[in-house]
Amino acid sequence: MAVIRGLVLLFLVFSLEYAAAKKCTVGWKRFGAQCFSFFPQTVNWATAEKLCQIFGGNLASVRTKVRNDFLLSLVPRNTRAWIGGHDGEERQWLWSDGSPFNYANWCFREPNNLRRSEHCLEINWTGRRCFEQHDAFCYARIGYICARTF
Ligand SMILES: [Ca+2]
Repeated sequence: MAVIRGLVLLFLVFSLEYAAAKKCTVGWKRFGAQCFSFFPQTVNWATAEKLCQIFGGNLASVRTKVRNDFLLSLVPRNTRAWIGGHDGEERQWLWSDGSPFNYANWCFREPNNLRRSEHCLEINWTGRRCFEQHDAFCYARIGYICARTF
């Protein structure tokens, strides 16, 4: 009987730990297998990526329209935010988390690579009343969205 009780207890402890591990910490919202958070402090793209890495993550990547809409929902109105897209090599867009760049939701006439110098991807760009994706100067100081696994 004691053995069974012990086993039940062990099972409960592991279940609770499993459930806890699947939850995002306060301030982060779950989507799929990851937790996401918008940070309002304004920094350049590289600083934003480094700050996300401190949390064990990266700037958010976009793989689907549903995820794009989810990310937009995290950002306050009329607020720009970095996500993980960048093209160090012209027109070769990559995600900083290493996932393939198969989906984009560019604003009309973007990416336009203004002055041949826009190499970082922001979401919720308001410049043309467009709330989608825009290539921007990497040194611009705006908020950012981090993503990390549980
Ligand atoms: Ca642009």
